[in-house]
Amino acid sequence: MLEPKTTELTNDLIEKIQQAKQFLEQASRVACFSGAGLSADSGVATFRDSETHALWSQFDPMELASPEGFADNPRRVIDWYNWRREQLSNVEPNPGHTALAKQRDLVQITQNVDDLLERAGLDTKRILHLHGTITHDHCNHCGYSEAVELSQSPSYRFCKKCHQGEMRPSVVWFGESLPDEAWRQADQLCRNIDVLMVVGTNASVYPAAGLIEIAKRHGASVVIVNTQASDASHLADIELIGKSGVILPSLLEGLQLNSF
Ligand code: BV8
Repeated sequence: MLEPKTTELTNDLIEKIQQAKQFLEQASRVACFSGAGLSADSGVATFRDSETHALWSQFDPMELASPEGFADNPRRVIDWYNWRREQLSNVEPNPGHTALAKQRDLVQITQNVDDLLERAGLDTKRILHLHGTITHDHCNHCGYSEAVELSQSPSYRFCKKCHQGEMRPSVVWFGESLPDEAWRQADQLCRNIDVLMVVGTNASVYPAAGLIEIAKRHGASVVIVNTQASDASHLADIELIGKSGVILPSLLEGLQLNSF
């Protein structure tokens, strides 16, 4: 596991973390909204990051993360997701996931399709995967769903149940709507919280990113954790610039946060 160096906790950052801690201590209802940056410290590639080999800088999202791309070349899409699954099978949750997983009553609204929060021990009932999950495939005809072995995921195949549809990753592609129940719960929650933690997201993909504006509009304070400015920076009451794997353990230590 890539252990981020805690030496990155400068005095200035420690002071801002203390300020953010006060927001959280005074809040009765908190939620966490996360993106690819939360898993970056585990070694999982982000999508748009300027510093690393972000996925969209190497691949075309419309070719690989859209229904049109799958229709055009399903084997290429399945091979790309299986490459990501193989990567995911070789990494572990980082201290950021572990710090969040200790918050048993904190709801995690995540854009991430990985299972690192689950592997960090968080109850699946507390996790809303707005963009689906890479751990499952489902049939694009009858909806039959099955978990895949991340280290040896199956190549392009037809559905073994209906024999008509193709099996595809259970993630939300561009142009596809988000899972109704996950979206409904996330939207409802963001209208009724005192603080929204926004961790490791560029906040550039909608409608998910719109949750930050919804929370703000309904009176929530916004605490951002990111290694750089993002499309949500203007909404931040406090912006903690640094790695979530370093900041979250310090920020959440001694706190028991609640979403209800
Ligand atoms: C919808 C698939 C309509 C899963 C993803 C044209 C055609 C169709 C739609 C659109 C269009 N134009 C605009 C749209 C809307 C579109 C959209 O928002 N596009 C954007 C790009 C402009 N949205 C959609 O298509 C959505 N559906 O609109 O449907 C509709 C409506 C009704 C009925 C039917 C249909 C669906 C969006 C979901 C797309 N799926 N991926 C997969 O393969 O993984 S997108 C992808 O972006 C991932 O899901 C990801 O979760 C999401 C958000 O990215 P981030 O998580 O923010 O990651 P990113 O790399 O961008 O940023 C990382 C951040 O972390 C950075 O800020 C970095 O600084 C920070 N960081 C890095 N390291 C660290 C760190 N922070 C802390 N610590 C660190 N160590």
